[in-house]
Amino acid sequence: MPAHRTAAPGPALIPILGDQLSLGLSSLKAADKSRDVVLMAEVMDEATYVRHHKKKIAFVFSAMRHFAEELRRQGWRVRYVRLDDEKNGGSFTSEVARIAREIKASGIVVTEPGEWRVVQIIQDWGRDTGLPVRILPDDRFICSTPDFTAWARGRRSLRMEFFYREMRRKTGLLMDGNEPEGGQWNFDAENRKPAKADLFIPKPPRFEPDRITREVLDLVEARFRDHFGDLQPFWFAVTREDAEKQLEHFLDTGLRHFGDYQDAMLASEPFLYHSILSIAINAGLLDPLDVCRRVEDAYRAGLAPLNAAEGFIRQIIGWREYVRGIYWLKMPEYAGLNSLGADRSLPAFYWTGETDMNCLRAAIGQTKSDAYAHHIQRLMVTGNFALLAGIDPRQVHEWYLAVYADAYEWVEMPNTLGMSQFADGGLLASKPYAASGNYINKMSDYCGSCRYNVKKRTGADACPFNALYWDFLDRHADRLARNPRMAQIFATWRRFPEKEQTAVRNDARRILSELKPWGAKAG
Ligand code: FAD
Ligand code: DLZ
Ligand code: SF4
Repeated sequence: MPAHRTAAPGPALIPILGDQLSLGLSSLKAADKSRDVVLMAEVMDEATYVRHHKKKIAFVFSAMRHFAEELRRQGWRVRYVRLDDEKNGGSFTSEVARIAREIKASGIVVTEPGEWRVVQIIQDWGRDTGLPVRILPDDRFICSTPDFTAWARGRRSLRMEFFYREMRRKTGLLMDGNEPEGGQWNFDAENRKPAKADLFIPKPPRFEPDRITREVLDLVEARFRDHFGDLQPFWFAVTREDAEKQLEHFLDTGLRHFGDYQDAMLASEPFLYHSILSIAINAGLLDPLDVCRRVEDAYRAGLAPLNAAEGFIRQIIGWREYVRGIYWLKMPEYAGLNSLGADRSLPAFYWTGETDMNCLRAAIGQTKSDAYAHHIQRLMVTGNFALLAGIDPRQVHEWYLAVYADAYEWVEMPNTLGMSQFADGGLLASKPYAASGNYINKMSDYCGSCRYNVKKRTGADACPFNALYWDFLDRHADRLARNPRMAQIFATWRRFPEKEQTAVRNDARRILSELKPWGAKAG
């Protein structure tokens, strides 16, 4: 018998955050099922650091509760802290410290979080608990953050297109040997068709809330009543199994037209041929690379054309990976960028949907009911208006982060500040995504039933996007007229008669002065 018996080390605590719901998570791979303890906690700090849409909170809590059940079925020891648990201290740190004490943890092992804000919190856990903390890379992405930094190093231009080609080569997706399938990397030129409302447009599957979800809905109704958005009807997939069904449904019905109508908008069809998979992918319920492989298989089986499969795969291995890379490369400075010096308050109608502008009413209305709008609605309707009106990018960012069920800062912020608001001065987009009513009219059916006339530039019944568009260019001519991609549009502006330019400026001033800000941000 040994003279000194050494005590077995205590279990490691494995905190899993609300967007880390993946069985293959790096912290789980590093853990010992028979010894270590998983911690999941619903905390008020996370539910309120922006005033998230009610459906988003319900989704996160329900998906977390279902994931905890799944882990238990697989033999994990899970401590799950509900929002209304008496001892819940309301923050990640309070719960990590409390449960670590209770289980006499020997250390903490966590997968790196998706937000810079949370990294700062986790970095203090060692001091807060007196325990060693291991932060493991999040390997659910195709491009690690060090690899992105290496890609970016020394490049004059960080355009997504070149990054995307590397991701195609790395994954082998849609490759024909060393060449891109079909001889072209990008089929975007084929993906700009307007759509017509018809009976054959697929509807996303709706999942009936089970007992766990119904309990969460009651909780959210009671505790977050004054948050933006409609809680009911709640139809999101909250388990891996249901997210899989949603993917299958998309592969069977939406994918084949995804490319053609990717940029189209219809008042009666909020989802068109989009997949609505970002909510499940960003929470970890679906693996992005697996989703892309399934899309490639559908293409190779003749179930979808190349422009659809390529367009979809580019959004995931291109844009999704790229914006994450930019986020980690540029934070924390990125959050404060405001290259156009925009400082107007966000208009109240972003929270109420009450505006006569039909396109905005439709996009915000569906955001309120479903915590979802597709990319072109986010970019060319709500984003475009905020850009033209010179809204403070920080307020625009907080709105997008709050209202969409798929929103986490790493993906939302570069899309909003960079792609949509040009706040990064052109790091992400080579020119601002600014457009007049003409673009919206071409890509949607919103204008036909709008009280404004999309063909008119000025006057009380003229589409507000028109005067605002030209006024935006005029206001930022010093900065933007040098951009070769904008030379032609500035040449057009300069050809406007002086009287017309003055009318545009006056109308823009009137429209802007009529925008009413919202104080309390409740919906
Ligand atoms: P689909 O059109 O079916 O596209 C397929 C998938 O590609 C999506 O599920 C998503 O995972 C990915 N994807 C597509 N475009 C992008 C993109 N630009 N960046 C990253 N991934 C992309 N996406 C988010 O996931 N979370 C956000 O918070 C978010 N905020 C945005 C804010 C603004 C201002 C803009 C312009 C875009 C934002 N996007 C965001 C990107 C895009 O609008 C959504 O990913 C998309 O609308 C999700 O719907 P879907 O699943 O039906 O996508
Ligand atoms: C978005 C969200 C919400 C609303 N609530 C929680 C929560 O109570 N507990 C939790 O672990 N995660 C939540 N999340 C997701 C986190 O905000 C997200 O994991 C971090 O911001 C890191 O991306
Ligand atoms: Fe929007 Fe202008 Fe068209 Fe009305 S006319 S829907 S405001 S683009």
